[in-house]
Amino acid sequence: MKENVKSLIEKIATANSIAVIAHKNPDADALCSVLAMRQLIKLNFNKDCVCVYDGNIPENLEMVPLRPLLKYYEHTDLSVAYDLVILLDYGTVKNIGGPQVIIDNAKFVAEIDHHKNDNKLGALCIDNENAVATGEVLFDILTEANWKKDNFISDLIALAILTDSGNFKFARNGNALRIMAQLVDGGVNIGKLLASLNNKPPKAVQTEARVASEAEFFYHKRLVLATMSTRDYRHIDGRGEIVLGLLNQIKGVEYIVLLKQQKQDQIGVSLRSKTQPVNQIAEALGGGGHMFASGAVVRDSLENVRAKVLELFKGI
Ligand SMILES: [Mn+2]
Repeated sequence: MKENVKSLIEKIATANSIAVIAHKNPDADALCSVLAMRQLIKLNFNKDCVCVYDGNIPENLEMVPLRPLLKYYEHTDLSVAYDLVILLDYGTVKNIGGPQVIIDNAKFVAEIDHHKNDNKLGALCIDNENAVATGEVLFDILTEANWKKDNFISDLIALAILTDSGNFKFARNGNALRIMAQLVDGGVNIGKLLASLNNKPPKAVQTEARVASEAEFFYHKRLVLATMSTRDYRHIDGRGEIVLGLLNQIKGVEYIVLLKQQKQDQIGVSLRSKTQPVNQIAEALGGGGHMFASGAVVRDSLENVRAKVLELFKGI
């Protein structure tokens, strides 16, 4: 880590042009990490960078500090060959989307991430699979580098950690909690930060509630399956975390399946479970992920995908 942070500092210090990128359809960790990185570079090196994204940003993240600095990639000059591109929280090359051209043209690529990835894009990698959020890795970097931070950076990193850890539910060790303790001592208000995410349009919350209420039960109510139509999909943030979270609260349910009709014959499948692994089912559908939270995108009709998923869960 020490050596890598040194290299990163050197790269930033010598770069005349920098772009910062996260995964397509950024979640709070991706979005906040990009903006925190940008602000760290501004504060410590007095350099501006271009922050880009592809896909959609969930409406509840529109109030995140410095949000206007993040630009849709097509609204930036894609012909620039940046001296340094910093990739954050991207997971795998499949998740990059449009900004891939920026990476292809880059003179140097550094990555900061907490996902498992066997095919890394960075020439310099500061990755930590034990971190619960990329924001956590970023905090460790700024501490090691002895960088200054302001209130924006503290709030952004706190939001990244809170959201990606499910408010610490998924903490794998105490590091994220120790970081949060420092941030709170420095003035971060967790309640206020979480409340800042409560700004969805009414339609989104109503659609989430309806999709959950129309869920069906299978296999002695061990499995619950909800379906999001293309129309619903437009109103709900693409991951459907709220619906999954609601169904997860049901007594006796072990498996939660959410089918999302992204397009006519393109179905996003989200799988969750309480104690049993579901990643092998996601893999059978051509996807992957974590043991208790995985997913796939299947190019087939909703009816076919529904039948296939139920078949895979047969015998549970
Ligand atoms: Mn993340």
